[in-house]
Amino acid sequence: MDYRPDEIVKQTMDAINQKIRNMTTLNIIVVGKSGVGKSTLINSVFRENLAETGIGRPVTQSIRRISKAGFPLAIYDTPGFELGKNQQESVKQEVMKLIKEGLAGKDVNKAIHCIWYCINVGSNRTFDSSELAWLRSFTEENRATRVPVFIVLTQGCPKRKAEEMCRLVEAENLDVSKVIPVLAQDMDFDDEYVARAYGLDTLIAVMGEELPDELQDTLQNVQKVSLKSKKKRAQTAVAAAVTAAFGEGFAPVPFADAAMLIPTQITMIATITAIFGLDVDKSILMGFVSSALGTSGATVVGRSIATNLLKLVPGAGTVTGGVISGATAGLVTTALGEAYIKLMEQMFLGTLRAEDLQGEAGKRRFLALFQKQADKKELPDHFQEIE
Ligand SMILES: Nc1nc2c(ncn2[C@@H]2O[C@H](COP(=O)(O)OP(=O)(O)OP(=O)(O)O)[C@@H](O)[C@H]2O)c(=O)[nH]1
Ligand SMILES: [Mg+2]
Repeated sequence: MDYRPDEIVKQTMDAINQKIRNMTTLNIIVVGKSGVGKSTLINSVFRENLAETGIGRPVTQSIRRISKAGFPLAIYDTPGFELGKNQQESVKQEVMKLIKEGLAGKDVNKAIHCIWYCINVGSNRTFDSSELAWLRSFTEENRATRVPVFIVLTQGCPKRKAEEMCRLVEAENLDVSKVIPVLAQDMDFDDEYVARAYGLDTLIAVMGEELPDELQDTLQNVQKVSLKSKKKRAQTAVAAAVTAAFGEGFAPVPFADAAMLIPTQITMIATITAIFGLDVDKSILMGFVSSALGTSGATVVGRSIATNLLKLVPGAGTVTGGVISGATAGLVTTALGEAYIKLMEQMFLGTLRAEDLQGEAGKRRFLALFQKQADKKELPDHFQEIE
């Protein structure tokens, strides 16, 4: 089981594509009157401008489904919700129908996973009685189906007004998961005052608490507003990979067979990439692999993989008996995972340019990522991590 770095890169690319292809689709129904800011919210939270991709496909009389090929998210929009009682009643019935069909179908990709009920803070003095009635009756009907409902208070500025509205809605004791005030986009009043966007990271965090495990990677993949949530999920993926593969009872691996650690590490890197939802190309992966393995081009055999990986983790590098214990394999894998998360973080923040990863400077940068994880030593200024 020897490898060439370009083969590892190819397998990693394949694993990334497969992971993304196999992601469960997250299905969200968005309810709210015209102009409250549903489209703005959707386009601000997710990586793809779904709400601009046209009118979508009608799935019922008053609901349309918006999605994009290769993107594991579907939004069910409810245009015309403001058109009065009859329309609102049919939206309610059609939402319940979709929920029930989803449950009956037993296909998680088709099930409805949550509802965003949007209320505009800006245009409301109080909580509209017809909306309150709708929510009461809907949550009553949803008691058996238990789809999480999030009340999103849109255009939540001034913040004080949003908080007041939040208390008003909470006081109604509706059977909903959470009331979340947000401002999806900065709001410009005049040159002197700009209200800054807020709350979208909270929306992702509370959704993360309610959604089942099989949707957690998807949620992080599609959202673009919370680096913290992505990192947290990616760290869970590292821990899971390490526990599954190198946990207790893992038989020590002879140095010569250290290549057998690589498939687990490839899967882990693919999962982290999917969680970040970034386009990672071959050159980035090649830089990562060759700095981890200290080689490029030549075939790497188990023994060189072992010695080079161990170098990444100074504390773990006591080479005794020609074997790597489960604990050491776990440490090395954790260091790889954490370094890769750091790389993804810098790409997400845009503080890493493609040319930063090339040549000698690139190699040093990659090594710094590992070393930083390995021993948290001081690094030269230009390697300082961005918090
Ligand atoms: N600055 C700012 N403007 C917002 C925000 N949310 C909505 N708006 C504005 O409010 C208007 C209506 O927002 P939309 O997102 O189109 O509302 P909608 O709910 O999709 O409306 P319909 O598609 O007609 O049902 C637009 O002019 C948006 O620019 C926000 O968070 N910040
Ligand atoms: Mg819209």
